[in-house]
Amino acid sequence: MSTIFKKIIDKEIPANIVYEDDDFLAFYDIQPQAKVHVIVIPKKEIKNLDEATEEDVLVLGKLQLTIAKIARKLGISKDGYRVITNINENGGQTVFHMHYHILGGEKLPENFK
Ligand code: D5M
Repeated sequence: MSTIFKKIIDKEIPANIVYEDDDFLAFYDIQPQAKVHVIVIPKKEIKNLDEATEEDVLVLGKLQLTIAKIARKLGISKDGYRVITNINENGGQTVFHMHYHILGGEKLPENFK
């Protein structure tokens, strides 16, 4: 079944997109938990890190560099930011398409989702 993030990739539902290339898409989170809160996803449908395989090594590596690129574009790199991925129930994952939260734009609390 198609997730909400797949629908955003396919432009079936709108999102406030901050970055897009052939492999990745980034957009503002609709429930921001920091002054800057952006979701970064691979366009490839991977449920989460637990479901990623050796086949995904390149996409996972590029994803790290893309996150850093997006953070620089957002202007939050110098002051710093946090990157989070939630996995399955205990991790609090609610959308089952791999995604990384970029949180920044302010000093973040020590304890954070
Ligand atoms: O978090 C999933 C995150 O995805 C949560 O912070 C809300 C966000 N979300 C859900 N639907 C949308 C849409 N349509 N646009 C933007 N952001 C969205 P997790 O708990 O890591 O699964």
